[in-house]
Amino acid sequence: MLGTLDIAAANQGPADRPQTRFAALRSLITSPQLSFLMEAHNGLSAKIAQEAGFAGIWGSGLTLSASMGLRDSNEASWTQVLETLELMADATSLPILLDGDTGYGNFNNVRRLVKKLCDRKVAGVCIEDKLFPKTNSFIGEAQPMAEIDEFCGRIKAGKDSQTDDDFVLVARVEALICGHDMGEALRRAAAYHAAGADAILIHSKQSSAAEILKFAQVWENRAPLVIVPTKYYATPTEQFRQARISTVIWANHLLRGAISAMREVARTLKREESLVEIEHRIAPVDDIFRLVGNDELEEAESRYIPRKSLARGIILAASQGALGALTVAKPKCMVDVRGQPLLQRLVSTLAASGVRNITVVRGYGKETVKLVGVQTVDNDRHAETGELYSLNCAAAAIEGPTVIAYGDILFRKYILDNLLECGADIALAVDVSPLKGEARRDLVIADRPYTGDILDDSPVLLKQAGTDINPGEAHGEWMGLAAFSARGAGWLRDEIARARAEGVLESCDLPRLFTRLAARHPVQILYFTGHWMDVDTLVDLAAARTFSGA
Ligand code: SPV
Ligand code: MG
Repeated sequence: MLGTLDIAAANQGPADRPQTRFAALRSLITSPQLSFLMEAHNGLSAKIAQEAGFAGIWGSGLTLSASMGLRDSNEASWTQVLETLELMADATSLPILLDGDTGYGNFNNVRRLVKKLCDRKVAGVCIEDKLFPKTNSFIGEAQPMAEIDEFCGRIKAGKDSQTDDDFVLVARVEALICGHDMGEALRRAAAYHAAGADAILIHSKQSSAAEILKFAQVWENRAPLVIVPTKYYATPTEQFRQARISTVIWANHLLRGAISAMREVARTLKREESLVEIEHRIAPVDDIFRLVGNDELEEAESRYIPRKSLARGIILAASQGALGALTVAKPKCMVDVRGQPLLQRLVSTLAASGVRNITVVRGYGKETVKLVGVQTVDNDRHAETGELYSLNCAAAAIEGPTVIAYGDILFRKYILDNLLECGADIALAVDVSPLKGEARRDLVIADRPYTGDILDDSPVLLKQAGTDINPGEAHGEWMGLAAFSARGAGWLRDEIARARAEGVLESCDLPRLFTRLAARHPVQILYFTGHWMDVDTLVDLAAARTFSGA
C-alpha cells in the first residue's frame, strides 16, 4: 500500500478524470505544501468550511458529539457519527478526514468502519492509540494507551479494508498527551508507519509547540505529519511550514464560534424581548436559503414540475345568469350539471391542470356558492358593477402565475394546458369556430387570423377584444379563460390600478381590460376549434349536461 511522500504524483489520474475525494485528501496530506483541514460537525458547517475556501474537512469527534449534546466519550454511536458524516459529504464536495477516535473497538470494528466510510465517500480516517471508550485528549492525565502491536493490528485491518486505493488512514500518537516521553512517541509513530499508516498525527496539549517541533525534527519527514494546534494556538504558522508539517487541523473552531454567537443571540433576545437589536447582526434568512442551495431546487422545479402546477385560479362567478327558474335561488354557476354544480366541474378541470389555489368571486346568491377547497371573496355590488370590479375583489389572489376564468364555462383540459405551457405572459383562449346564433359578446381581433397551419407556431397577438367588434371582422371569440405568468399578473395589477385611477373600475369588462393590456404589452392568443362552451341559455345547459371535459 502506498504510504510515502511521493504518492501525490503517483495518484494523478488522466487529465480528463475529475479527482476523487479520496485522491484529493491524499494529495492534501502528501503534498509538500502545508495544508489545512477545517473542523465541521454537520452539513451546514461543512458548507461554511467549503465556502471559506478550505480544501478539506476534519470531522471532529469532539464537535460531532458536542453538537449532538453528547460528551466526547463515544456516547454517540459510530453509526450516528456515520450518518452525520454522510450529510456532510452530501453537503460539500470536499474530502473529509474523520476523527475515528480509537476505531470504536478492536481491529474488527475498524474494518467495518473503513468499509462504510469508503461507501459514503468519506476520504479518510484518523484513529488514535487509546482504548474504547476514549476520553478527549484535553481531559485528565495519564490516559491508558493501547499496546503498540494491538494498535498496529487496527491500522493493518483498516488499510486492508479500504475499497478505494486513495483512502487515507492517519495514525494518531497520544504518547505525549498521556505523559510518555518523546522516545515512546517516536517508537509508536515508526511502528504505525510500518503497519501501513499513510500519515502520523502527533498530538500535544502543551501551550507551546516545542515538543511538536522537536518530534518533527527527529521524525525527518518519514511520513506526513499532521498536527492539532488547539493548545499551542499562538505558534506562528510559519514555524509549522519550516518544520515540514504536512497538515494543520483547526479542530473545533467552527463549533466554538457558533457557541459564542448562539449564546450572544439567545441572551440578547432573552433580555430585550425584541428582534431589533439582533436582526442586523445575524445571517439573513436568505443566507440560509443560499447556503442550502434553494436556487438549485427552484431550477430543478422548473425542469421537473409542469409550469401549470404553479398557477393560482380566479373564477368570476358573481352574476345571476338567466336560466329561468333555475337561477332564482342560486346563481348559474351553481346550477346542476350531471350531479355537480357547474362551478364544481370548472374547479375540477382547473385542478386537473394543476391550478389548485382557487378563489371564487361570489355575488348573486352568494350563500349558495359553497365548494370544498376553494376560497371565496364577495362582490356585494355585483348588480351594479362589471367584471373588472369583481376581479378586483380577488386582487390579493393575483400573485404569481394566475388563471382567470368565467364561472359559467366548461372546456377540455388541453385548452388550459396549452395556455399554461405556451410561455406567454398573457394568453387568451380564443375559439375560431363559426359563430352560432346571435353575435357573441367577447369577440376578438388579432394581428392575424387562424390559418390551421400546425407548423406555424409564431405568436398571434391581440389587437382588440369586446362588444364593439363587428362579427364580420372578428377572428374568434374569447372563451372566458386567460392565463398570466408572474410578470403578466404584475401587468394585470398595474392595469387594474390604472382603471381605478381613471374611474372605470366599476364599468370595465374583461375584454376591454385585455384591449387595454394589449396596448402596453403582448397579449397572446391561442386559437382553438371548439371543445368548450359557456352556459348562457337553457339550450347551453342541456349541451353542458353532455359535455366531456377530458
Ligand atoms: C477532536 O477534534 O475531536 C480531536 C482533537 O480529537 S482534540 O479535541 O484536540 O483531541
Ligand atoms: Mg477527537
